[in-house]
Amino acid sequence: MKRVFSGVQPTGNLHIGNYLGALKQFVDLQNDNECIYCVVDMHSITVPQDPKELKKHTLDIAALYMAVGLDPKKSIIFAQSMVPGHAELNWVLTCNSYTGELSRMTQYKQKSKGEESAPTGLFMYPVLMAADILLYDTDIVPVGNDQKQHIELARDLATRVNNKYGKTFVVPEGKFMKAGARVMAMDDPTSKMSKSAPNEMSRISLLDEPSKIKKAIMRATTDSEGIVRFDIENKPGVSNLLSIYSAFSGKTIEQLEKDYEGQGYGALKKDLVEVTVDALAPIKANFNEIRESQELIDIMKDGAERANAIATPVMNRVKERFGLGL
Ligand code: AQP
Repeated sequence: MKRVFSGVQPTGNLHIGNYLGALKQFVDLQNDNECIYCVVDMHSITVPQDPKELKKHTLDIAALYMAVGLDPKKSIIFAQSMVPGHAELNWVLTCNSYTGELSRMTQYKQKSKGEESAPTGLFMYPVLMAADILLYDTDIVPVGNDQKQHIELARDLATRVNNKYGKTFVVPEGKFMKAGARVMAMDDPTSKMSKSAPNEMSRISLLDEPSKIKKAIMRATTDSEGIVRFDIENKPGVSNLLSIYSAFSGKTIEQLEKDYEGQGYGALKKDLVEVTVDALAPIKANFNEIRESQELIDIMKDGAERANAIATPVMNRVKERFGLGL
């Protein structure tokens, strides 16, 4: 059995990008692997958060994990701040990382918007992510492909420490979906769909009403050619719609291109609304039930205990290798 770890930030409602790029894989992996899925609340405070909202979102994400199909009997579900090893290992890895490699991280560059002085937490984000992964001797990390560079850093840090201090960490592998690995924004198909983008119409959240889903898809940016063809460079909007359609329906892009041959974008969009609404309806129904249940907090407490039991021996091994403590 391989060990799987991944996390999602509680920075808002999850969107179909989070689902198709990451959560769908989480569910698929839980039957044949030992899976640890975390709500990475400490990551979210790299940018300011309202404390009340943060707690609410943390529970929302945990409930959404279960609503999409994670079974707490099979998968460990908890919040990052409930296991102290994440912060502890973060420091050890910080001392083994370089400002040069961190300043090359694309996400940091985008989120700091090139400002000369940006929050240190934003800069250190990828090291904390490496700590999350390495803390559990993780083999596989299912993520969207916006996280490729961060996974590479986790691998580099693991290898660096192993070479210097002797075998300490498992070197993890990233796992990416074929369809849905990078869902783009509805209003701007050259940027990725994001929870924190200011325009609500740029994303489709898992809990959106059908009317909002319809509006976002029907208004999605396309082009004036009128031919349904997958071509990311020249037709990013239509290509994005085709990717989403393919990921939800299981149909190949080639099949979809054939199905919509000679039809305009209207027909494609109309059917995509239906496919998306149908796919999200059960998630929404499950979410409401789970979110209201008292069990949710117990599941997370139990998850944190199980996660801590895996993390403690790894952290002890790290301390031993580094000569920390007695
Ligand atoms: N647009 C996307 N397409 C495919 N996968 C995506 N992921 C995020 N956006 C897309 C994947 O979802 C998982 C959780 O992401 P995260 O919450 O850790 O943060 P993020 O990557 O920064 O996602 P957001 O939605 O853009 O959040 P904000 O706006 O808060 O920064 C990851 O596996 C990610 O790859």
